[in-house]
Amino acid sequence: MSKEKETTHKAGFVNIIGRPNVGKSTLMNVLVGENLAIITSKAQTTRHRIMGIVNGEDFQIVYSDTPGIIDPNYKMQEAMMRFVNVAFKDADIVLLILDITEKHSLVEWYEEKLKKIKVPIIVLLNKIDLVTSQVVDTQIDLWEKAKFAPKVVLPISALHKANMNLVFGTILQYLPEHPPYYDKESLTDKDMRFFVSEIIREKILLNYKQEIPYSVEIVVESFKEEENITRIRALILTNRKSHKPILIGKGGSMLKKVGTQAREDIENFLQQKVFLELFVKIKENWRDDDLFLKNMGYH
Ligand SMILES: Nc1nc2c(ncn2[C@@H]2O[C@H](COP(=O)(O)OP(=O)(O)OP(=O)(O)O)[C@@H](O)[C@H]2O)c(=O)[nH]1
Ligand SMILES: [Mg+2]
Repeated sequence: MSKEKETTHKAGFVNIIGRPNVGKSTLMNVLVGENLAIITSKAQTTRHRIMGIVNGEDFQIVYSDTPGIIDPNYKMQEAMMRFVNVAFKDADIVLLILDITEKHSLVEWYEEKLKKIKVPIIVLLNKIDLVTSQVVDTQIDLWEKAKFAPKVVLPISALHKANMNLVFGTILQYLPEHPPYYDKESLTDKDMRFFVSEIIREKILLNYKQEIPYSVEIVVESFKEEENITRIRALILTNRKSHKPILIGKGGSMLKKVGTQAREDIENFLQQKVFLELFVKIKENWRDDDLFLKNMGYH
């Protein structure tokens, strides 16, 4: 009797970590093939851990995009760092992403941060479109020698989708044998309300200056799917009284702009017509309010 060849399935958690603004969310969106995470040129764009799942016949990769690693100043940032620490702990593979244009060497800093990590670490030197090949070679040499012994150091450009096949191939190589963790149809762990609030927050990051976007949290109050339209009502909460008139703008002009831009993106995301209502409210000290943070998903 001939023995049938057993088919194996690979699955695991691939966690993307790195300093703010290095391109973690850009990379995750490219790897997943969907715009799950919002991207801006501002640091601390990502506040939550967002999973993006890629399914193949014999594999399931569960990516996690995480907030940039910082030293926290208030409770919300502490919660953001807890997402990062959990991402260290439950990873099967760590993708450490660096901005190759960064002048200051972070090798020692990461050697300290990553010294307890036992799983394979893949170093990705991102934004190679901005430097010469000489810089790329020097940086590869430098990171290959890091004490945490990366399995491989790959130069990439997430923005220009350069070397993405190499990243994918390396991940598959180190992905453990395991049955799928999630339904093979699923794409993410987050719901529509989350993506709607993130799209609104992205427009706020893009349209307002300085600390305004950082004072803001979005609450989707209602989300009603009707036959031909989805009706959404969302609150923009700010922790400062003085920010409210700025957020609204003269005669409501700024809010209208944000609302229009957000609605267009939400319509694309949901593939449906959307009616979006936005309101600005003051909620002092929300960034240090435990109960509020918990309700908003910062555990
Ligand atoms: N030139 C260039 N820019 C890039 C590349 N990848 C990302 N960026 C830009 O870098 C900025 C930050 O990208 P994000 O993906 O939001 O970075 P992040 O690491 O998720 O940032 P946080 O969520 O704030 O920690 C954006 O303006 C991106 O367009 C790249 O390969 N080349
Ligand atoms: Mg991000």
